Amino acid sequence: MQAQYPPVVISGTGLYRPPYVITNAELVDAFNAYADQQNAQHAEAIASGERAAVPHSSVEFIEKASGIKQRYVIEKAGVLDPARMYPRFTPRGDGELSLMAEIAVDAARQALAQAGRTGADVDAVLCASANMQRAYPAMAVEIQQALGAGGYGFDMNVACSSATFALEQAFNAVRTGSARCVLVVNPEITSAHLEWRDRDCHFIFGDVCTALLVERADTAVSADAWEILGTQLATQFSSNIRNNFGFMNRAEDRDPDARDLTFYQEGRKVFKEVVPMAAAHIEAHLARLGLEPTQVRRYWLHQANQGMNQLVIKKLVGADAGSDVAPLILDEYANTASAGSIIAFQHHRADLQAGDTGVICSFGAGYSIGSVVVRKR
Ligand code: CO8
Repeated sequence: MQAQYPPVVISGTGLYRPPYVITNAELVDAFNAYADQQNAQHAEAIASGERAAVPHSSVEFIEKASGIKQRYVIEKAGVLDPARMYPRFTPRGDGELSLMAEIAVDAARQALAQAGRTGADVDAVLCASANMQRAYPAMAVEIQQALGAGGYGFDMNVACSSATFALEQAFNAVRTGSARCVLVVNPEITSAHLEWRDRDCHFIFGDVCTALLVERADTAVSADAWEILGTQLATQFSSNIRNNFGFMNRAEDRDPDARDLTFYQEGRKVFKEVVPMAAAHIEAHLARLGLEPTQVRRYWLHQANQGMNQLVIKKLVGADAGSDVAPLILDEYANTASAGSIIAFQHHRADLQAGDTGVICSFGAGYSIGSVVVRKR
């Protein structure tokens, strides 16, 4: 006999949006200045065929290939300095709140306020992100302390699917009774682990942090509660999106001039392989819950590429579905790794009515796909 679990809701969400915008035009100007500098510096090697010239980037390409128009970043001047092309962060002492924890606390406080809760109500914190600022102590434990939360906290990383995978952990912890109120935070400081000098990927990411509060429906006091009807996670190994940066690097005696080991991908392969996987995953999850894709009022999809989302939706509900069915936020935020589908949920749920069903779905490195089916209470 299947166990009967109490209903569980997402009772609040929060969003930390960094203070600086980088438009595509600004980004391309900085990249092209860097390319010109490199090409001037290596003119002889380029002329002799020993080295390839760095080609220019273009706003038209970025917008056509991805749909991204701008991104938010925590620090802008360092990224746009052609001699640097990394954000410039001031190191903090061990006694100070770390940057990742700071943006997570900001988003978390908004989620708590929306849910009518305080930090003291939280008894589990999951910090789920594509990259952690450090290995330990866990970011989640620092965030737990900063919020005055009890219970336990841990970090988890499933790249772009970190938030949906964490939602399943939160859902299970609450419905089985191992926690009463779980905070999920997704601080994504992508600007610090993006190779801004690589034309193929320099436009893809933006910084942000999202937060979600998960608790039992019968004790929730939120006026905007979303019952979790079910979660479904899937992974399938692929090397098409990788970040090989890690503690082993310094022991590997690599070429110091080789490309940065952080994010790189075979974007076109990812596009082709992930679209059918994501559509089939969502369809199977909905079927398990006795639902047809056309019965879903809104899809809050992972925000990596406009064309990918259009194809996923076309496979699910037909050609005519527009932004009302699957809203895009990547034009404004770019790809924010695990936070993308949660930002879409944050900005595009207020118009739904009680009883409306929606799907939060992420897809990305691993490959990993996570879907969470919710219904407005
Ligand atoms: N400007 C001008 N031309 C360019 C540029 C540029 N910036 N970049 C590439 N080109 C050129 C290429 O050189 C190529 O030229 P040619 O045809 O002569 O060889 C041409 O444009 C076409 O290049 P692509 O085939 O690469 O272009 P696509 O049409 O495939 O578009 C995209 C590239 C936008 C990257 C697209 O493939 C895409 O979005 N794919 C899906 C990717 C995806 O979803 N990835 C998930 C990543 S996120 C994740 O899961 C983990 C993230 C962890 C966080 C990391 C934070 C840093």
